[in-house]
Amino acid sequence: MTDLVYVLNGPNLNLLGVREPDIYGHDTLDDIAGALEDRARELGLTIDMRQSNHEGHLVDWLHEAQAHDARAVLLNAAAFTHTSVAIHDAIKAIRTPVIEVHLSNPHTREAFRHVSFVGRAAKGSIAGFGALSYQLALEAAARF
Ligand code: CA2
Repeated sequence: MTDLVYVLNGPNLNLLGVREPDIYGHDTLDDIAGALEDRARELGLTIDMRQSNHEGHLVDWLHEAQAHDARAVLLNAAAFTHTSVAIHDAIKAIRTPVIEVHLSNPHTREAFRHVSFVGRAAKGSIAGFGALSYQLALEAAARF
């Protein structure tokens, strides 16, 4: 196992900090990446942070995390969380532990967000703490 931690982000998260700050906060994805990199350095970890609006990219990157012997994947699959059997199957197909991450708490929101195909396959889930959710997930990954 390497010290590499993949941080994968799904659709529309490139808009973070620009729209709907009441739900998702004011931090951009770059802000989150910067803070994660700072903490990762202290923990002796390396972050590889990516975002895509395409489901297949997330599937490919999950496979890549395993091929690169990553320590963990922090995965905010965004809306694909609630729809994607392909991402569920990819998480099940790799040995790399996956931590589900959400800025908001989907369980307090619309009913269609209460189902998580990611959560059913992930090692654990952290949701509802805004940008801090990513930091908490990294702390967990550091202790594997
Ligand atoms: O709370 C989260 O992190 C979510 O994964 C965010 C997803 C949502 O579909 C999930 O239910 C929970 C939505 C991400 C969309 O991000 C935006 C950011 C700014 C403006 C509009 C959307």
